Amino acid sequence: MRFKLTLGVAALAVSSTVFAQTKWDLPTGYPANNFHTENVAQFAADVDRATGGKLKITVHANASLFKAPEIKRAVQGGQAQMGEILLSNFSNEWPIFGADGLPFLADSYDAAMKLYKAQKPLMERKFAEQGMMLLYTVPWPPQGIYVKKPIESAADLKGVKWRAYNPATARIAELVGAQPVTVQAAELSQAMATGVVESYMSSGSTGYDTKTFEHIKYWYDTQAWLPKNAVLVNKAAFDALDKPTQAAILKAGADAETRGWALSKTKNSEYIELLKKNGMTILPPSPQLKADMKKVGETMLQEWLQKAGAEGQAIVDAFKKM
Ligand code: PCA
Repeated sequence: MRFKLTLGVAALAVSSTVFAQTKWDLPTGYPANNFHTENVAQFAADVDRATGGKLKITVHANASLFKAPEIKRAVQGGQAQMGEILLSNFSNEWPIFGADGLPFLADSYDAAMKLYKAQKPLMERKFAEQGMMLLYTVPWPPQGIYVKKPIESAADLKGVKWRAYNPATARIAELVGAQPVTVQAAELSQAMATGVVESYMSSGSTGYDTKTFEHIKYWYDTQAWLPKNAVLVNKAAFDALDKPTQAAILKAGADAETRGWALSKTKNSEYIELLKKNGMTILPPSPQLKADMKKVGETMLQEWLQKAGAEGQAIVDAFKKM
């Protein structure tokens, strides 16, 4: 009898361990070898190790599970327990998400970190209202202009087919007289190959990922802004985990943020070298082009402040004081 009981307890312990394994999905919009995705994969591996395999997070790269603009809603609705989004993709929903997409408001890593600190409390509140948690953010490297022919000023961009990845990059096209078409990163190579895209603004990272050098030969290093990716967690899914697993996610998330910001910075110069190696000409913007783009930035900041109201002003004020 006693023997039987012990066996029963042991069997129960084994089955409850097996039963306790949780599987989560984490869709992202960027390719597996992109530094953001590698960072997310490292995060998932850290959680796996810290929980002894209790929480398995599968990273679905390159918009394979959800298209990039659909990931936020998927996490909110619980179709995915976690997901990586580009915050400024959602500036039409709430202008504060777009603060880091404004040209020349925060145009260095230091400034980007300050802007993040100014945005963060508001964004945490917003995501909480939407049933999510902001786990961490990582910036893309500084944004420059990919273009087929050399340009001296913004006027040289008139009429060119311009790829936008968010509302702000579409607005830039309008302001310089280019023709915007919104194409997410996962479809960009294809769009260049078919001639739909002749020009766009983005990082050296995305230029390299999408083999832009096969279609476009110039990149003007304007260092205009550093848009952030954010990794989100569905709050109900998080709350359903035991405390040690929750702690493992928070710790691995904090580590991923520190690692990701450093990685973005180092990778920036690596990507620029790789672009050069592959035949891309990297140029500083002419003083005229710089002045033109700054003017675009000023217009966009005014438009953004109009939409973002007191919250937007508070962020800009806090950022400028840091
Ligand atoms: N790459 C992403 C967003 C910003 C960036 O550097 C893209 O081009 O879609």
